[in-house]
Amino acid sequence: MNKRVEAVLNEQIEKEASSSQFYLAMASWAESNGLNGTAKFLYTHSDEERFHMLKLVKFVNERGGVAVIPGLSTPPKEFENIENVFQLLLEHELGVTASINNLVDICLQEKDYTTHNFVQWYVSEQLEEEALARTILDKIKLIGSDKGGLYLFDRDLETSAIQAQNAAGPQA
Ligand code: OFO
Repeated sequence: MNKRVEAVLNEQIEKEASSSQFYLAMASWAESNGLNGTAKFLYTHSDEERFHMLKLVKFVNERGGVAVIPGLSTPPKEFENIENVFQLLLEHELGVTASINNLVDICLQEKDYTTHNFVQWYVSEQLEEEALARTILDKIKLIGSDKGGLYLFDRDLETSAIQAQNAAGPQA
């Protein structure tokens, strides 16, 4: 496998693993603050990021490279409120999109069309994840300080987590 491509794929493995840990920390915070639907959504999202990481690990190894399993720094324990959680989530996803775009760019520079093809799955995934994070954030802003609205929002997130789980089926 092309060494430059292998290095950026390994950086991406670290980013997906960090995303999984970050969303796990958010899920745990939501659960301990009575936002059980939000927690379920974030636990599911954390699992999805782990799946993104595993998909990369397997791809690197199957193509003759060596996947590096990273050590991770401790994510935050506390968040200001639910808006802060989803604002951070959106910013994090924008950073991931930038690194996926960089990966695409390096594949083209190195003429590694197989990896370029593989990475297209992540390009589409990022589009969906960014759109979802923006929609959720817009809803939170609409709700403002309305407690009844927050209750319904939390319940809706639980439903959407269950739907996402069912649509994904058994992963990796
Ligand atoms: Fe949401 O980051 Fe993975 O790809």
